Amino acid sequence: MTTTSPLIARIPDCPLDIIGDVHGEYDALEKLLVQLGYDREGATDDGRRLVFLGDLVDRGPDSPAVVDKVMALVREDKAYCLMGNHELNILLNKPLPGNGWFIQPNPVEKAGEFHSAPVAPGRVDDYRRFFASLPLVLEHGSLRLVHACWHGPSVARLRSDVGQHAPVTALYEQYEAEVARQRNSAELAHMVEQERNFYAVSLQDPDWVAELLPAHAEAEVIGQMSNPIRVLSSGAVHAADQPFFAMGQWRMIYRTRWWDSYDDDVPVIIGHFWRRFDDAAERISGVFGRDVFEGISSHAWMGRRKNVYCVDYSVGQRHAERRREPGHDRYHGKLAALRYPEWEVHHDDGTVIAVD
Ligand SMILES: [Mn+2]
Repeated sequence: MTTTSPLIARIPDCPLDIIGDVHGEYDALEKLLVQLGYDREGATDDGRRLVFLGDLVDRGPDSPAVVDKVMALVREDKAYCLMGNHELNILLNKPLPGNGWFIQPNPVEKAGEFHSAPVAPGRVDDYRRFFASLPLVLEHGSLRLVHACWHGPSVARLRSDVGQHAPVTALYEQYEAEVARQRNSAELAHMVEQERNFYAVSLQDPDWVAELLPAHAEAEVIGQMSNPIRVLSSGAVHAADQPFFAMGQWRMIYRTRWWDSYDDDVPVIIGHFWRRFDDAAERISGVFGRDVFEGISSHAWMGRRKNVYCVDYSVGQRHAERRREPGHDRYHGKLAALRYPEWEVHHDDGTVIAVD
């Protein structure tokens, strides 16, 4: 089996419905497609195409149904789909909370936290092949589409390294080797060691009164920023002002509001970040350090040139909402599509809101 991947793909300059992270929420996807006017085969009568921004899977109740649906749409040329960090992690065989439907054994997924249909044993290879075929970047005539971050230097590096047929996992490992070389450079490794000896504390101890450790922070920044595949699929980072405790350890980096320094003319559409539907919408998971949407209203363009838009309205927290309040069906997290060129956001609950 050869898995090939045109990691940077060009698509026609056509009208689009751009759908944010689905995270296994199959019912929400079906509802949204009906509201957008697609028939059961995923066709419309106006030549419009669907784009999925990645993170089709994990956490929600039926990742296999979502993959089957989107894979069929892509193969019939009715949709394009990007790779998100969740598809990437599956390709890299990384067990993470929420991907136990595919990756087994999964020692980090807590029993009872997620309830998902498992992948059928006979489908494992087909899903892997599909994930490996997904691009990290889509270039449309008028838009740029990427899962988490448009970072010019990372896109350029990927473009020069990719050839047209490099498997994404091989390229990822190549970048990780470079990350390891930089982190193990004599000077940085020495400073990290000094910080560790001086403080003699555990980064896993929540009671430690944390200080920012600059060399630790720099090593973390290198871990993300020197791997273009990580930057595009899970975002840019920078050293924090204050460390914070999340997911079991002290963190020294913040996610970067990269759109505040994006200066190109071409609008960029992303998913990945957990946006709220309105001020009343609660966010019950997915908060990691600072809120990157602070000061940005719920359906506004983002960034210095107001030409970046995030279409992820946190449907990925529904599993947690269900656990907290069984039986309810009015969710804070929603699945959304951005309609281009109309610039309307359609939510799975039927709400349509103009981008402002
Ligand atoms: Mn993501």
